[in-house]
Amino acid sequence: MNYLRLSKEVSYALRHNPKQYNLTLDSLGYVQIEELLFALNKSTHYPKEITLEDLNKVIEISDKKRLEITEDKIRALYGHSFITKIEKVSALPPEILYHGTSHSTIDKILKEGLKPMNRQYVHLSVDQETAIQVGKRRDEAPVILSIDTKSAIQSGIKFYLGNDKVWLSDPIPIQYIRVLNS
Ligand code: HQG
Repeated sequence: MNYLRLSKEVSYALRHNPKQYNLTLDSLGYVQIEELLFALNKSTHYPKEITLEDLNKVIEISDKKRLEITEDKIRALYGHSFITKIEKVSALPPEILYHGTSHSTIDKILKEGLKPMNRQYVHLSVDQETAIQVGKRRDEAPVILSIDTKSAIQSGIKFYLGNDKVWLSDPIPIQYIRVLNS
């Protein structure tokens, strides 16, 4: 079984295009595992039928905690891009969060702040190491920003838990952003 491919397809279905798979997510982003398996098994590109064990394996071997199974449901924990926003309960983040980005976008970010761009929320990292990994997807020596969440919260900006390494947030204005390197 190609678990990387399965992981990418499940993330695509649950984050970006549930409609293509005939899936309707609930307000928290969950879908019945049975429905997801049915949708995945309609396509022919897997050598055998996908089962719950395969989904568990994807979660077990993944480098990041992208998916969550609760009883008979599954959801993506972050990354969503479709229009109807997944409901997240705001929570209290660490006082400083980080964001890794590319040199090519830093000028724009320092003018307009951090925006969700194609996703529903801004994505932030709990530590610099994670931010570097995120930023490396776009720049081999990424720019690392720190976010003063304490001040941001005082001005009404909300933060939401993604997983143990990722926090989500509303747009972050420039006054709460500091460039740690450049
Ligand atoms: C940038 C991956 C111009 C932002 C990762 C980023 C993460 C701006 C890009 C998760 C901007 C958006 C999310 C502005 C922000 N002007 N550019 N005002 N504000 N940007 O992929 O945070 O492997 O949507 O800096 O590890 O890079 O998929 O967000 O470069 O956790 O599970 O716009 O996705 O996880 O890019 O990554 P993204 P991200 P997975």
